[in-house]
Amino acid sequence: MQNSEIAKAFFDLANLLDIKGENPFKVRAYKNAARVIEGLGESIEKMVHEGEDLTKLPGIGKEIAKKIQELVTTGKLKKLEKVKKEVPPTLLDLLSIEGLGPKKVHELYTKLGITNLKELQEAAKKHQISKLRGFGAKTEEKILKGMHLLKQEGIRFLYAVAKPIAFNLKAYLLKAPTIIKVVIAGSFRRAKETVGDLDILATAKEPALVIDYFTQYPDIIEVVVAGDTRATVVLKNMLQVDLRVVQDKSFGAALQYFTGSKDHTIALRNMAIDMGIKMNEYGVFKGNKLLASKDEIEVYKSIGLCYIEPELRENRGEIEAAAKNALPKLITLQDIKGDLHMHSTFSDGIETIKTMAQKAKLLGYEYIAISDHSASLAIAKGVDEKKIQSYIKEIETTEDEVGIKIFKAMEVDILEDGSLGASKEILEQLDFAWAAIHSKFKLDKTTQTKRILKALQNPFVKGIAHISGRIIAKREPMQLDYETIFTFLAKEGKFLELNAQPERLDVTDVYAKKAKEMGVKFVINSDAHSSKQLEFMEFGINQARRGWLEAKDVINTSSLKEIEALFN
Ligand code: DGT
Ligand code: CA
Ligand code: CA
Repeated sequence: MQNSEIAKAFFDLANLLDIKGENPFKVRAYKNAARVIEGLGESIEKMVHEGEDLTKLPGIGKEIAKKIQELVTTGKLKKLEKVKKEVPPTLLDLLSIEGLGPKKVHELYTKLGITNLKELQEAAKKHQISKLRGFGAKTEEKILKGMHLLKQEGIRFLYAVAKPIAFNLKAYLLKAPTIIKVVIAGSFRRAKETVGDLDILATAKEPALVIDYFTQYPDIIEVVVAGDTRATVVLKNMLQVDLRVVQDKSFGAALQYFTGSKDHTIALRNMAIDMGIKMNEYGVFKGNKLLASKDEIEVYKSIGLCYIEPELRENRGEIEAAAKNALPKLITLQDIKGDLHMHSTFSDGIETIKTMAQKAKLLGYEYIAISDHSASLAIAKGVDEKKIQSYIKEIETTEDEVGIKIFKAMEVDILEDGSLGASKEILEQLDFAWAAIHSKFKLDKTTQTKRILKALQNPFVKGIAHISGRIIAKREPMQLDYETIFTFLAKEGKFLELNAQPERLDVTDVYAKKAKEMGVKFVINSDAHSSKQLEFMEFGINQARRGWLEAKDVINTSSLKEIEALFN
């Protein structure tokens, strides 16, 4: 269980109690604890398993420590389950609307019986809210506007969050009456790091039956529109889903259209117009003659292009490249032979080196690197002079035991002045190190660039990890002179990490493409903090494909022999 999940349980508990109108001191205590847990560098789960005393953490008393223990060991919090029976948990969704705190939600619930976002919207439309004491017309307007924001420009969903939702919906739709095909199109198919909404394309004998079936999906809170061939709905978590159902014979043309991007499709259409050809979601036409419609390969061929992979469809040169038959042969997950950045219980990972190695072996990898943090980090206890010997010994023993090559590595912190958070004596004992920034993200561009270049000059450092430091929708990327850094990497034969954590995906697609053009070589790493997270590699591959990378651009597609030669 991640710290964020534990924190969320306490936030939910605090907010529900607050909405219920309970003792404010209790509410505050739970909220404080949630904040502490959220910001903690160490894994709470690990602390519990190791029998550490949680009450030494700020804001965690005996009672809360016991609850954490319960949550980690049983996966549940009895108190939270109980409160959820007393107040509808969907009230928590109301808190995401600007201007609505627990006190106001309490009023809406007790006075108007509102229990979810949909009922809130209906009450606002009927002007019931402005009649409540302490609310007024302004609040009502705000609520309607807030709903609109949430739905329209509001939250984009991480690809990794949208994926299971999309797959469940697809499985559901495949059971619809007269259904033939179901594809998740739009930005999801292009594997963008975040998606604004899901666009589903289906083909069926009787589209209206599919639409009807779709609108009965249990997770829907609002059906925005439902016609004979299209519907738009909002799910309980506020993700919008558009469904289009077409005849099977227009599948290719429709899929091309709904996959987008809009810029890509418009550029294609303009190109077609110059050839006297008309393209739309029903097909490609010359005069009245249908040139193509049933599959995408045919659609692209009809305008003189080879098939363009969805990840490339952003109008960034892919159309010109397709016309010259010069598209890259994109990397796939199967090309990956090892994972060179992951953590264990030696720093902030939650599993042992052995568990990590066993999972890597299960994934079919030939090699991995254990790369725990250096000890300079305040947030995560790392490998210092005292721990380095046991770290190395543990890696060597595990290598023999599990039967997979394990490189001895480290994610070394880059300090403010560009020096490293580990001594030469430590680094000498390792196979290599990745350098990474974990603090002072706001230095100016020149200083920040110099800081990274200085760290990269160290001979033990083989590359830069999560170069921009961004956390999607949470932390802005650092100001950097990418060109200078890429030039240095290419010249020195050092590597640019593409970090596959779904909230990082750092380096971005655009900069990956640029770096590749400048001759930089990449390493795609999961940066896993648990064995499950080794599966994040998939998201790194998505981003790599969007950045036009081929297997030959990425070092961890190499065999163990080749990799060993690289690091020697
Ligand atoms: P998103 O949802 O913001 O992550 O991005 P998309 O690309 O999924 O965009 P969305 O959901 O607005 O539309 C889905 C696809 O439908 C889009 O990729 C291309 C197509 N599309 C939407 N509007 C237009 C348009 O005005 N012109 C053309 N040619 N295609 C459009
Ligand atoms: Ca979309
Ligand atoms: Ca859409």
